[in-house]
Amino acid sequence: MERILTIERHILDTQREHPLATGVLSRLLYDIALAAKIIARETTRAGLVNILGSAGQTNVQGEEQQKLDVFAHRTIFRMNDHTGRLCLMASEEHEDIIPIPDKYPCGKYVLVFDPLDGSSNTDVNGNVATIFAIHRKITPGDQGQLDDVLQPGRDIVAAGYVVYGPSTMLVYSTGHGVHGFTLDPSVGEFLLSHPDIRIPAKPKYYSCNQGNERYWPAGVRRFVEWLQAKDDPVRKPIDARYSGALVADVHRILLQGGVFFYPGDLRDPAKPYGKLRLIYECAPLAFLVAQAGGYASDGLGSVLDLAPHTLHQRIPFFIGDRTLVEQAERFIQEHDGEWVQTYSAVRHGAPGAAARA
Ligand code: AHM
Ligand code: MG
Repeated sequence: MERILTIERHILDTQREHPLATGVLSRLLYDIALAAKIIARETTRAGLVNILGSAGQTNVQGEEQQKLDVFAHRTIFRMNDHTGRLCLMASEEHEDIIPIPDKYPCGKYVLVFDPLDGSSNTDVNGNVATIFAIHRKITPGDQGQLDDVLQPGRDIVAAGYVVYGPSTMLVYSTGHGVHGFTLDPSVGEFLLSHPDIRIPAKPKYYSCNQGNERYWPAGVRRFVEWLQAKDDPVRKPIDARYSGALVADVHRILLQGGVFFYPGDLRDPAKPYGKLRLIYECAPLAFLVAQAGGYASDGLGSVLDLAPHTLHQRIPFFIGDRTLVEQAERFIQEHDGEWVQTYSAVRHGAPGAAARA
């Protein structure tokens, strides 16, 4: 029989391979796994809200029900605010950076997270997910500052996601490969189910919201035609899948190969950057996919090299199989001069470029 390995054991084993590690990062990762179990418990009850009370209402026990994304945000915050491991947090659910309360000690790491990505999927019992990344504190002093959050993905220390689906899965990397764990609800443990994930060499799916195709720059439209092998009867087209939850789609790409993209467009020339957020959505996934042998780009270059200029900055996002993502970059270079020029002007932080839409 295969060895059964819990996430706690896996984190500790990885730590042992690095004699200089102090264990702080290991304990931080374990706290995130614990928060994920609490969020998983709540997401599986989401279909019962009409019976047990919806957000803002009072349930049968007289407790106020919370929206799931607010619940997920608070769970992660409360699990990490007092441990002395973090100096700062930032979340999609919070406009500003989140300091550690004065009464608790500060630590040397920074946690950024999207507590419940794709939360509109809960209405249809679809997948939702938590995304996170950990950075080292780089500013002087005890308390963290905005600059600690505005670090490029290249400097991420650890990142991961938890996808709440038919099973709950946690996938993480500390820069030594990507490892996936499945929650066994009967014992409440994440067990190693997908060691050392590598993106399969043969791409199986492309994943995008094709309903927006008419708004896309010509190069992105050309890319989809190429994926569909429209002008090449010999090459086999790639199948399409889209769930409306970024992590579910990227998870499929990680396990089965292919490409996910949410491009920019010129519907509003002041916002050529698309929908997804750099710091807590794109960069952590770019870090993971790079560890699994893939590549992520904003259409012009590596997402991991982008130094964020605002907390909720959005970018165009292409992620997955390196060959496919580079093909998208080539089509964009070839066909989308106007878009490239407009996006390049805001890519590194023109004033007001990434205001929260
Ligand atoms: P959210 O952070 O508000 O949940 O939005 C992010 C989600 C992603 O999970 C998903 O890939 C995308 O939005 C779907 O957007 P669209 O409905 O435009 O296709
Ligand atoms: Mg999100």
